[in-house]
Amino acid sequence: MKATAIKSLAAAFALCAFAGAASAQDASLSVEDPWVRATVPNQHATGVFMRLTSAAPGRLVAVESQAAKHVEIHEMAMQDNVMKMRQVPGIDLPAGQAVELKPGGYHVMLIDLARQIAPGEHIALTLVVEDARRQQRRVAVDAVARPLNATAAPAAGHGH
Ligand SMILES: [Cu+2]
Repeated sequence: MKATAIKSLAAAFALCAFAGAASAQDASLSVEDPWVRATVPNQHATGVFMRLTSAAPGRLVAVESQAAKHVEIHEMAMQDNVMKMRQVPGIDLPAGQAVELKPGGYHVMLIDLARQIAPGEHIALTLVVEDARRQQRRVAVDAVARPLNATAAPAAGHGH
């Protein structure tokens, strides 16, 4: 289902947040279409997805958020014909190459949620990105909650 290519307000907000939080030299990470999957009552974890493009080689090493007690970087991968999720220490961001965090692949996992996340809500996150010299910088991201059954970012049709 890649038909709809809605220019996401969420992405626009995120870019604004980023522009506001970053100094001029930091304008090297583009965060597109950040979204979080909404939750049902008593659901304790959910995923956050986005597309990251770093102008220079970098690595996403951590993500922080007040929305959950623990925030981990995860990957989904086939293991013995079963889709399994595991924590990874980081995600490499090759220069100029878009890296997708999406359902079925890399994602940010919010664990022990502070409360339920309803569709349309905004969740503030901070990405911690390391450059080739292992200098860290922090990038603010605002992810909008999409309904539980959302499987792909509307912007996924982009580039196809
Ligand atoms: Cu996960």
